[in-house]
Amino acid sequence: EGKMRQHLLQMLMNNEGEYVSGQQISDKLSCSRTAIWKHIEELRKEGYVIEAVPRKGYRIQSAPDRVTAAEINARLKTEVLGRTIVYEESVKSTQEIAQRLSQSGAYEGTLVVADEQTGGRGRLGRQWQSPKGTGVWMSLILRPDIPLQKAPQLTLLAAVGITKAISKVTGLRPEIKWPNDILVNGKKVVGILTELQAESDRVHAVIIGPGINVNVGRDDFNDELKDIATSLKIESGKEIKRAELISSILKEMEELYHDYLNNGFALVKLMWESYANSIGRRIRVRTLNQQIEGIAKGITDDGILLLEDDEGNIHPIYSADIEI
Ligand code: BT5
Repeated sequence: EGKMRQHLLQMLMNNEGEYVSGQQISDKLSCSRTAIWKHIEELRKEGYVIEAVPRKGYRIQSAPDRVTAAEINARLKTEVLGRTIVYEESVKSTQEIAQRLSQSGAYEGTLVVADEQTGGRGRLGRQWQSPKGTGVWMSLILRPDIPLQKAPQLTLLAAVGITKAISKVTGLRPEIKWPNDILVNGKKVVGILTELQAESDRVHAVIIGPGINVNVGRDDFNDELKDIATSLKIESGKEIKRAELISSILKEMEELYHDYLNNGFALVKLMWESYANSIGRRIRVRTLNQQIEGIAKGITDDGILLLEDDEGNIHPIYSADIEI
């Protein structure tokens, strides 16, 4: 039943703007006209606006903002990333699910997406607010054959891919704040959590988990976040179809990832530096056990931040929070 509806939806989406006849559908899905009609009714209940014209067929006029596998699939332009999608309405954390799937051998490119997270995680045990129906809360499994020390490069790759996709889809000009934040007008719209599965010094899987505030309204943020967070809708003034953004992110990331595997980190590094807001500026770096001020000089070929203090000493920063 559900599968049939997914196929039907896929057919209608693939022919966006054009009619698909009842005959075509019943031939392709080998089902009766009555069955098709029932599925169309179900889709309408889910929020799809579908036109039905005698002798022409069905045409999709608008789709609801959902992040189901069918919605993402219908827009997917990639070969590997997102080719397997696990959608859940509500989960504790998509990272947790992706970790489990990865351990049991999930393919590279497997994507876990949820409409809501009840225990979304940030770094260092912090929490990530993931309200229902308004954001992109997802985790992507990659299996690059790289040594452990290069893994931070993939967070930067993800940040570049997401930044590009956001500017294409919304017209906004986001900035990247090392290592894992994307800001619009100085406020955080995206945080990326990267987790690893590795043995000795080889990477088995990198699980990249971006959280993106897409259609979150100003009043939806709690007091802690009001002044530091924003959403794509707040900044651009328009609602964004989350499935479209996801598809665009996967496309941008796949291109970068392909280049990365073939030619190394150079292109990602260059693009990352062009989007970064901190390079050449004075920043304060807070690690678990110290605090240093200085000028952010750039990132190394491994994706490590280099900070020059006032005495001219260069500090490599592996993991920290920075203030600009
Ligand atoms: C991050 O951590 O920025 C990484 C967040 C990754 C979340 C995604 S959602 C999909 C996947 N599944 C998960 O369970 N996690 C990933 P960090 O740099 O530690 O920042 C966390 C801090 O950001 C919090 O302490 C808050 O101050 C702030 N914050 C929490 N929720 C936010 C939100 N929705 N928007 C902006 N800032 C937020």
